[in-house]
Amino acid sequence: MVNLTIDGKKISVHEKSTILDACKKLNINIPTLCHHPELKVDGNCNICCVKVEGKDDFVQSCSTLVEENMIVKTNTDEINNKRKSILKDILSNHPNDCLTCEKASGDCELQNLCYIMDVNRDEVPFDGKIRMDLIDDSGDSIVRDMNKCILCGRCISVCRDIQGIGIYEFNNERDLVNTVDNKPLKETECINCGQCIKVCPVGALYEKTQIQEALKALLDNDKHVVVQMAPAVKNTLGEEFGLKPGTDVTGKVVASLRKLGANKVFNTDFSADVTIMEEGTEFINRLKEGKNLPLLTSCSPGWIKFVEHNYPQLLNNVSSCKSPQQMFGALSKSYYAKKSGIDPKDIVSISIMPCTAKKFEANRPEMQINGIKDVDIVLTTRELAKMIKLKNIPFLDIEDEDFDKFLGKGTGAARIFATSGGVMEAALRTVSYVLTNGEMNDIDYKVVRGLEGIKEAEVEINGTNVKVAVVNGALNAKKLLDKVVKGEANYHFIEVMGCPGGCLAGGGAPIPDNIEIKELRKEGLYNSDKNNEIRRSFENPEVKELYDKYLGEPGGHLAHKLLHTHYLD
Ligand code: HC1
Ligand code: SF4
Repeated sequence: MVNLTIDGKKISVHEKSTILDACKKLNINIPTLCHHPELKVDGNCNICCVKVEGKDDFVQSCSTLVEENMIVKTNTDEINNKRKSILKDILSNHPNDCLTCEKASGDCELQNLCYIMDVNRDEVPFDGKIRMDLIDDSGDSIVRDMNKCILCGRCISVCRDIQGIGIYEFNNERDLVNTVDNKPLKETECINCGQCIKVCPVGALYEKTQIQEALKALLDNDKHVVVQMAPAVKNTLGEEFGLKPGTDVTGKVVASLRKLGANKVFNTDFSADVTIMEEGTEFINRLKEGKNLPLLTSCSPGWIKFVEHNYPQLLNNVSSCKSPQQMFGALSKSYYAKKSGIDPKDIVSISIMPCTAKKFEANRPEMQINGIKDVDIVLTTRELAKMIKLKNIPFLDIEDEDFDKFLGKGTGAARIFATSGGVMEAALRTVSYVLTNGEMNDIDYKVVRGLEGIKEAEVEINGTNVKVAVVNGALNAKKLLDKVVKGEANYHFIEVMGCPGGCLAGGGAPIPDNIEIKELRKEGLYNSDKNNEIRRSFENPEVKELYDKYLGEPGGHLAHKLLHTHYLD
């Protein structure tokens, strides 16, 4: 342990602590901008500067390790003036459009610091012009507005160090963040995961919004609008209204969507159960034939783009199942359209997702049938919260309502799709039952639960040791797949999710999320699973009806036409 004094208070901390860590322990507030608890310390902004006795220059509290008998000052006029001058420098290059900025008021870390440090706009007018060439909206999911960038470097770090992709870099002068080779985002290997949006302290990165498109469709009497809601949305949207992470707000979201004008409110959990029927069948067939193993899951569109770019040799291993989002879309315009006598061309299929990559997925050329897109509009959890606020819907007081029939029921197995390990557990609940003709009745597969980046387990089914792995985050996927490709790891089935932690921490989820928030969301999802009277996909009565009355067998001809794909890239 190391002993030091900060602002006259003595403290002992671990020798690997930074001055900033020690200040936190003493509840001393130090302003930060580039610092983020889950990212590598880069020390780009200097706003956390402090003074150390015996040193003439300011030191960065985020990157300086504590030393024995160090005496630190954090709150003198000299320090506060230095911080203010750094903030003024940033502000003098920052556009003046806080009123209409995509970053919600209260969420912008720059705005909050200006308020706390009493920096006024009239002291530092912005007389530059917005440069349109610094706005990149070429992609389907992410918009970059480098006019707003404050050069903190968090996007560089999360993309490179957490996701292992490395789309961004500083230019030589370090006065601009570029994409590698200066390409528009759409032409890079960006997987649309949106993790960079979540760490951006200002409004320089945001999802490509479709709110206006959705509101227009919801008001159009000639259109029949069906909305699906992803598993993660149900246990996270409440955070946008001040509720504890993990709180199940399904009934309130359903009621809010009806108030917004949805003709039918349906459930992605329903199509997640269908996914288990299809992917489970595919797995059983591959296991029997010993072909194209390991089977790799296909629900996460960021992961699909990642495997296309980096492991094309594994594309035959990827499940041919569309994701639950896309299966739902296809069924809404076939099964539901037929059942309700509505022309599929008049249906607008909207999905609410915790994921920015789902916007990209819905626009993929593979995701349409006879020229009709499966899903027309994808809104993130944050966009839906904004719409609810925009339309003055009293979310916290609204009476719970239930989903509409036919595509509305979901099991507990479907709900846990939203947390890392959930797709695998849902699949094992059904596959083990089917392979043993009902003898294996296990519901809880705790070995695949948890937020660790890579998990492995063996499950004995009918005398076969089924080897499974679960990975979340693109960098972890890379680590595992490198072993698979080299023949160093032998699995039968691998679940991969593109975002660290799975969909509960998707790029469209409420901000912030950190490890404590992720844990609470995870607990909420498992509680919702436990509280569901049906916890295995094959027992979902609406899924049974779908197969009995429309699709026939899982993996059959019609199921293949509607619910499966192959990737063209
Ligand atoms: Fe997901 Fe999925 S779990 S990918 O995270 O398989 O986005 O929630 O909707 O499609 O069901 C996301 C979540 C989601 C799909 C399902
Ligand atoms: Fe990197 Fe994901 Fe951001 Fe794309 S969306 S730049 S892959 S962090």
